[in-house]
Amino acid sequence: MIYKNNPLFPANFMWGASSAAWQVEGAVNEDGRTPAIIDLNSKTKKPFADNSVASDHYHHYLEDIALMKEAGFTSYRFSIAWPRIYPDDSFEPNQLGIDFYNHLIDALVKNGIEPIVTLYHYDMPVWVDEKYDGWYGRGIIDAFDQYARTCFKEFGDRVKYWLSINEQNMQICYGDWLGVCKNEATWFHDKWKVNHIMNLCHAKAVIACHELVLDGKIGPVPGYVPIYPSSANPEDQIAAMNAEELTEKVWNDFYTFRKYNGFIRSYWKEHHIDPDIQAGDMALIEQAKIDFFALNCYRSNVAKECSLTETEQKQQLNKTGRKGEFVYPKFPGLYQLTNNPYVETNDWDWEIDPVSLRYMLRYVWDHYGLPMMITENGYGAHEDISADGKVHDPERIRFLRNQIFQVGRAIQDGCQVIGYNPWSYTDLLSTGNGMAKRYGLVFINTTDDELRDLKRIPKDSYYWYSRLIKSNGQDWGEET
Ligand code: BGP
Repeated sequence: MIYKNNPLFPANFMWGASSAAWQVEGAVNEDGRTPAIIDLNSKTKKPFADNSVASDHYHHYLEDIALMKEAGFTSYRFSIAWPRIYPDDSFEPNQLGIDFYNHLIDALVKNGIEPIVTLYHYDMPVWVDEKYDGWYGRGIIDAFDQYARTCFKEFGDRVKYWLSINEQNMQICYGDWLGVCKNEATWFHDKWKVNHIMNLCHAKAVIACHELVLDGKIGPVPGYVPIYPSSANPEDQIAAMNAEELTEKVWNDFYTFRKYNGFIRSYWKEHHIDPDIQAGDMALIEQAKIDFFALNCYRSNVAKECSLTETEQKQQLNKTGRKGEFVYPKFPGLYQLTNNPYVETNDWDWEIDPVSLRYMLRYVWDHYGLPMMITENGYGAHEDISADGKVHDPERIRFLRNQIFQVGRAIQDGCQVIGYNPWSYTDLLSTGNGMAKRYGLVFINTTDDELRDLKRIPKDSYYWYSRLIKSNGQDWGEET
């Protein structure tokens, strides 16, 4: 279908898709890899599968890249598993781990696909956790710096787009869910110390990338959930601003301006929080000038005023995929979140809001003026193979069509967007719902209960997306 005013995408726009090592690779004990904290975390998410096999991309990467090529991908965003590169505290890099990523990167480059690489997508080696107390101890800063430098030296001749830490803001906001928080009782205070240490690791990676990678570019990957006020009540607008600060703006201001903004400094003072900023920290951070924003965006939220007389309520994610289980949080004096009557939701109560992408891109461009790429955006669903042997996913096609169209609108609005890499390329493990919540353009034949043959079956959305990207965003297909 040709829409009225079809948006135009720039000539070198990077069309691809996304993944993360722990969710896609499997082979957790192979070629010298040692356990990561997320391996242990994934075992706590029963009855869903853990990450020991996942999509077995480790053994199928050539086949996976061949399908990318066939679809017309010009980029692929994936992450490196730290414990494959540094499996123990001998600080000797593991050549077999390096070889795996060299082969992967070589195959991408050979097929004209730009690698976009995340350094950290939740797979901290267990040895780092044990030796340095994970993100709680400052020992991780040098260990991360060494790991990042090794990646830049080994892969930087072919990888020019680097991403530092995936969804640092979400790791802090949902510390328990993502395995970062070690003590729920003290997390309110601890999280800002942990966050500061993550900021130092991010800064080290940015500095090292610019030092070691010729023409290398690096950016952060915030998880972005645009927040609208629930009404024109000015107090609801302030509530939306508070929510924005405490879930994303504090981080995005920090990455761009390389200092903590006034809102968070005042919040820390009011709540007697000491983030443990030590001498020299801010001078280091000052040098870490990012080149772009990589943005993950799936949904939007609505905020309204929350008076001081309300009782605090923790957000409870829907962890089952049965609609209606999501519990909106309340933070008395700051904000509460509520439902949005204008948008639909998926089985996990995530808002389906294509306009949120245009809103986010406009917002980030207006505030920070840096190039942006979408590194995650997608539709999670329960799916299986149909009787005809194919996988039909019309809802995902509808989702992608509407969302990508809004990316185009944002480009028309004047935003500089350089790529779109939805989540996910193949089916892979969901953070908390194993294979039960599938996002892929390509189906992986396995389930949480039964390890099947892991066959790759391109879904209807794969073919739809392929036509769109081969036409550089002009062939939108027939609307169903
Ligand atoms: C993002 C993460 C991804 C991915 C995605 C979907 O926050 O960066 O790793 O998992 O969310 O989330 P979920 O798997 O919980 O549906």
